[in-house]
Amino acid sequence: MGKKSSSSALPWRSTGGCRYLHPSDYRKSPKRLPFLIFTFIFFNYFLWDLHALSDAHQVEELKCKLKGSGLQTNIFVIGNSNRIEMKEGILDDEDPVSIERRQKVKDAMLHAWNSYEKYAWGKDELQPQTKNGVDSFGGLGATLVDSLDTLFIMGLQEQFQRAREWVANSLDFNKDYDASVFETTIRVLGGLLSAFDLSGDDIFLQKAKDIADRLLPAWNTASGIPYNRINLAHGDAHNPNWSGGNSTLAESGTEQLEFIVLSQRIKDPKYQQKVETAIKKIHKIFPSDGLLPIYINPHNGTASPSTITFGAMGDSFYEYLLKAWIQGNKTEAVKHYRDMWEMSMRGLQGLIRKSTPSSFAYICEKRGNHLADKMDELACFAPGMLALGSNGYGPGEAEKFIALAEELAWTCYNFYQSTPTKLAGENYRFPTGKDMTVSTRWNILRPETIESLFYLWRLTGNKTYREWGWNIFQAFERNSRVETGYVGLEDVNTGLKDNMMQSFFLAETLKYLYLLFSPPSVIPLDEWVFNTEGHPLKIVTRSPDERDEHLFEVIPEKSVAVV
Ligand code: DMJ
Repeated sequence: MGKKSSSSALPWRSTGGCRYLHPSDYRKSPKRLPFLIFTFIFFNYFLWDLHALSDAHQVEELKCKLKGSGLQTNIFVIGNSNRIEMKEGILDDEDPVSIERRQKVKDAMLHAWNSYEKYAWGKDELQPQTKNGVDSFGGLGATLVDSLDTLFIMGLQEQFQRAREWVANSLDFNKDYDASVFETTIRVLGGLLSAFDLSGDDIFLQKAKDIADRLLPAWNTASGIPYNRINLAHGDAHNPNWSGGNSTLAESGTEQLEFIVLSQRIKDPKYQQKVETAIKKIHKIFPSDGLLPIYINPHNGTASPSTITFGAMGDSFYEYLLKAWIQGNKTEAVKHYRDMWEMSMRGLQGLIRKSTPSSFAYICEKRGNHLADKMDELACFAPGMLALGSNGYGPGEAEKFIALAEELAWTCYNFYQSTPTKLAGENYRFPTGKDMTVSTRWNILRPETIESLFYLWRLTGNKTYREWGWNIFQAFERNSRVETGYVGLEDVNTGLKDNMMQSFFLAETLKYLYLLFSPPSVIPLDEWVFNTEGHPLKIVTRSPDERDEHLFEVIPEKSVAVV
């Protein structure tokens, strides 16, 4: 037997069925070519169909599993009374991976909530390591109230009912305590209003009115800019010493959504008037780049020299300019909010710099004329805000804003990925040649990056954002989950744990994660607007006469002094 030539050893040179794969065969008999094409298409269709069938099978299997475990995911329907009702079930077109991930997030919420119920019921926050509650907000049941809507959205009805009974029977605001106007508004007032909008249960509205009435005297200043602290029992308001008597920008401009909702729901304009007078005052000193320093003098309404930032003490002021416009259904009555926001976004673009060598985009802080290369994780709400606001621009401009949002989200995601625990520190520096280094190393379970991933997923449909969110969730599970709840880290490099389960972990972090793995029809963005603590509020169109035409004059072309 002679030795085979090396080429004849190749399968497509053999004389069996495989010879049909060799091009020379078709040169000899071209009639066979259509047959090959047909076979190829049929085979691919068959494979695709098999794949689809197995996906459908997995969904069915998962549905059965969820039914068996009693941990069904819920969907919403509008009931007869025009209120939202929870119905158990799974939407048909969902992919099994997202259903499973959503379930894992719901399990995490149950773990956090059960720990709170067991060790800190009715207290503001749980300290998981020492298994006790603490009243860090004056004893207003902050975690309980902050969790109401998350429980509702996740379909945790028994837990929601128990919390509702506590609100009805034990929530007492008559506290001789100097409360933060901002924190009490976004967590307690926002939480109650959202629970009302979702459930239609009047008890939440009654309690919302009670706390808003106690906060309202904080706006009785010469300028209409609110003091940041108020005694809930006596109504005495003041600013803390550390701010030199100033109010902070975020604390003065982040109550609009909640107070406007309250005015709309109980048909009393006085709450809305107070918070809009503060915006009117801020409008008067608004510089052409739309960027204000973090300290405002409540006596004369001027800006005090201080840092400009999208991080701590600045952040949600910019967020609420956009969201008040969305809340007002983007009508003429709220156009001034949008105009102010667009000016601020021009200012924001001037603060963007790129790291070396990897070109991560980041938002600088501004002190006087100097740009500082520091960015808080808190500023990671900005990608979500930019994406949300992009649709008010024309086509070319909108894409630019989405692109910037995506670049910033990539940076924020890398705040997490760049540490050994894969959890982000509190803030970052961007030294030349080193991209990013973590500066303040604690992580307190903050939500901002996940919030932005949620908006980007909803608004671009890019599934990558779901993957990033999942990776961050797993890092929380690895580092922050303890037997008695979830804790923050004192150091994201070593993984050393702290002893606090922040209420926003339940209000925001877990809610945005759950929504990231839910279909867009759960709390749709054209019907709801989220307050800065992650509480969805129903959008109700404002009538034109709700805007006082004289409140907003043309903005003067001037800048504000900063250090
Ligand atoms: C929350 O209370 C709110 O998101 C607020 O706007 C900023 N800080 C925390 C979460 O980090």
